Amino acid sequence: MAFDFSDIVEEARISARALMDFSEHLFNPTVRLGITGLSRAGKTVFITALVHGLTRGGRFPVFEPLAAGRIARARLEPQPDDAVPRFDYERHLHALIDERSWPNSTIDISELRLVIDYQRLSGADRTLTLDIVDYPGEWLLDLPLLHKSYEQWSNESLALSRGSARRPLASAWHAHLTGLDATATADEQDALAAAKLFTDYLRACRDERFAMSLLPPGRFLMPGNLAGSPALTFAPLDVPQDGGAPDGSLWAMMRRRYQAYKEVVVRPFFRDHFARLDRQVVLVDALAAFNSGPDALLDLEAALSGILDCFRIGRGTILNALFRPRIDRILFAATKADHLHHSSHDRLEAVLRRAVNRAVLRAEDTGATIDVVALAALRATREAQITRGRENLASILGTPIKGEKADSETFDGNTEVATFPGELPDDPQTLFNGERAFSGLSGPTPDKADFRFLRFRPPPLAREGTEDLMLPHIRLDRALQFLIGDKLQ
Ligand SMILES: Nc1nc2c(ncn2[C@@H]2O[C@H](COP(=O)(O)OP(=O)(O)OP(=O)(O)O)[C@@H](O)[C@H]2O)c(=O)[nH]1
Ligand SMILES: [Mg+2]
Repeated sequence: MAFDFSDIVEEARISARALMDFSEHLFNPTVRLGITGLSRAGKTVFITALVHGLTRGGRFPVFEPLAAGRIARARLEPQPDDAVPRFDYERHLHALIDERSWPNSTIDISELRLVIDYQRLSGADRTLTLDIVDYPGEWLLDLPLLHKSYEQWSNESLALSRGSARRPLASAWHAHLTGLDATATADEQDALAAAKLFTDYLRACRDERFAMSLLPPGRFLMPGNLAGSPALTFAPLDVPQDGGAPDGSLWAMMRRRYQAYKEVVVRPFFRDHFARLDRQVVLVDALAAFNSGPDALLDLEAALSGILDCFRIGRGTILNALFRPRIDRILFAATKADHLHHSSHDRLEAVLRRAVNRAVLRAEDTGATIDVVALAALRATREAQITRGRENLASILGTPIKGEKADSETFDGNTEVATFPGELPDDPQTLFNGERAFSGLSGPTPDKADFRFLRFRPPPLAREGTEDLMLPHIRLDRALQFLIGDKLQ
């Protein structure tokens, strides 16, 4: 791809920033850890549990530096970037522990600095600064747009929307599109109507019944302070990939706004946040995708390969070649594993690994080490064996959130119930083929399993003596060991 002057200026900026970060990190070793995932994937709970575990000495047997007693202290400190909101750790923790409710949805980027005093394996005392950056996965999936023309993006979006799973959701938008002449004089009302119908279609795809993942542009679903601005008032048009837009046409207007979106939204995110990360966690609500069937799973896989593509952006270009690639570890984590019996945790991991591996094959080498884990940042359930007649059923116990329904029962938010988690198949491939549709999770009886309709409250926690309160989790320590274990050796 040819680079124009603004690309070179942009690269110079990114490189200057990298040099500044680098010299600062020489004196003060710092890891910038990005935590991302689509909306409701579990980012806020993950960060809160991780920070709580590190600062209060959580039960993390697989996180070697802590288990070996080499971490003297971990504390919060003011974050380095003044223009980024602080991750509201205290409020989220209060919700989880004191109110036993899940934190509210967060729609913006936020940041938190954790400083860890530790002893090296050699015995020397050292300090590691961990800057945790929480940002919506929808923004990450926008990065591939940087290298796509409006016409290319239009064609890809249309092709995607014509697939069998999405077509019914796109019918109103498609019908509007048929009546539009891209080369006719630009009309604001046409642009508004197209953008609205296109956004409705994206929103429908995201609905938990369909659980699609690949839905750029990200700000169409999370507009923040850009709601209603021209940079969000565009949509794909049925135009040729290599055609030229006539001056003053609807096509030219859409194309200009698409470019504006990239300049105002995508590029600043890449420069100010993404390009500065050292390590990345991508949280995935894989269970939601399984529940929606093979189409959602294939869509998730396409999103994963889109994500992997992001880690190559900027590589091999002139100025960045002077600097080592920044992101050297990527962890894909399937969240909410506590909705499954532990016998299925390895299987959950296997399905995600399978999806990631196929995505890795499609994306070229990212230059980073990749790992996959199934976890629950805050375990809301316990396990029990329940006897029904002669059958011994592995079940999970938890308190469904007030108003949750299963079968004909509506829960009051205080009663603990036993439910039967669905079983994942031995062979992950069957989920992709749709040979065996996944029957769902956590139903009142094994045949009624469907986890989407049953969400549990955070667990009740009791302080043991004078000990600090611990948050129960599944494999959070394994995630930590992969993410920062080597930095604390
Ligand atoms: N059982 C269980 N549920 C979880 C866990 N983590 C997250 N959840 C559920 O997932 C929902 C979303 O979690 P959040 O951490 O708020 O997700 P997020 O990615 O920050 O979501 P947004 O801020 O909306 O983008 C929560 O409200 C819980 O219902 C977990 O470890 N166990
Ligand atoms: Mg959040």
